Amino acid sequence: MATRRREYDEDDVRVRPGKSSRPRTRTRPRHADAVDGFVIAVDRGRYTCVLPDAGPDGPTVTAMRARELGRKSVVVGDRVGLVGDVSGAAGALARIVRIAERSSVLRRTAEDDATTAEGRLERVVVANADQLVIVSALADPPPRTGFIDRCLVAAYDAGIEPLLCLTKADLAGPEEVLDYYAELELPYVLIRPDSDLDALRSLLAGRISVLVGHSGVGKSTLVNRLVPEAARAVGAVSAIGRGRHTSSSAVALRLPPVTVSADDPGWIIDTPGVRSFGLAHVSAESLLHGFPDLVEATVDCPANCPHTADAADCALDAWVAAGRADPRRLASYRRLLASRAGEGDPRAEGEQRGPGDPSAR
Ligand SMILES: Nc1nc2c(ncn2[C@@H]2O[C@H](COP(=O)(O)OP(=O)(O)OP(=O)(O)O)[C@@H](O)[C@H]2O)c(=O)[nH]1
Ligand SMILES: [Mg+2]
Repeated sequence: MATRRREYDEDDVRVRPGKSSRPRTRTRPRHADAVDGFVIAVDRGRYTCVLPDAGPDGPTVTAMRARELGRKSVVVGDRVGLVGDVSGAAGALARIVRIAERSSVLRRTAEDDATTAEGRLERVVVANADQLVIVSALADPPPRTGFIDRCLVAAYDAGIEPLLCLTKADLAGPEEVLDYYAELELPYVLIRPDSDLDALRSLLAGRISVLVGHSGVGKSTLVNRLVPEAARAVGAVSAIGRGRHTSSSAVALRLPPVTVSADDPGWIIDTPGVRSFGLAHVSAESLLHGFPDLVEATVDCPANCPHTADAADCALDAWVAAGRADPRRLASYRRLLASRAGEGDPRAEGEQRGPGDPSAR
């Protein structure tokens, strides 16, 4: 039976209570006496925290999670509420009773394909970071732009600003990598063993930055230069995916003040090397956000255009043909789309040779 569509007017607008009436923390603040903590390391159920209100000379507190947190994970970068012994004395153990709402969550999945169990295995890398420092060596191991592209997608998806950090500039030039990203307003720094780090220091000042990159690209070496007392272990470069990873867990380190007056000099988070950066948690549509050089073209695409190579009238082809973006970037985007759809082997894609690799075919 056909029903006549009724006319709507303002009276039909229902005002629902807004989301703002919900508590801002994940668990209700039952512990009014809890002190603020900032998680700097996680190791087998023990959380190392500092107390932001106590300043740089305050105690380092070891804590466990209270049962009331349920299954919610606590990660490096989390701001937490602590009760119990927060003296930092040897053997003292505090309890984490709440996790503050996170301003950002950097995630990665083991693989790209959300239809497999492996693909759904999602890891929160860090919370509350506001800058993703994508560390890529210019040689040994060679740069892989496919990996950098994935990190850019993850950064834009999480609302974290990317910074490209090209290390080992003493071994190879950055021209080819920079040429590949020429259409992007992607900030970058070049690092060599003797370079001064002033430009990087000012980009890190007052922010929470997380380093990501393959094993052996020099993340911990860089952290040791930025924070001399960090004493992060540094290892020899091994074959990606096969060798030993020198760093085994994420650790946040307080940066030294850039100027004597700086209130909060910021934090740098060293992470273990990763082989690939699975993006199963990112929707096909959001993948495009990692490609700001392509996004403008898609306004001319037909409705619901999948943007794949076989899509009829996808405007991305004409955009690239007109020289408005690099064809290698479009190919990279389409490889990610295909990998997400379960086509192709994401590991093979992860091994994609970068332009700076002399063995690139
Ligand atoms: N030539 C050169 N070698 C560097 C540079 N930076 C780091 N290295 C070397 O690269 C190797 C790996 O450095 P690490 O700092 O351990 O690398 P990582 O990224 O922390 O590695 P994982 O902890 O395994 O993820 C070490 O032998 C460093 O001495 C650089 O700018 N130039
Ligand atoms: Mg390391």
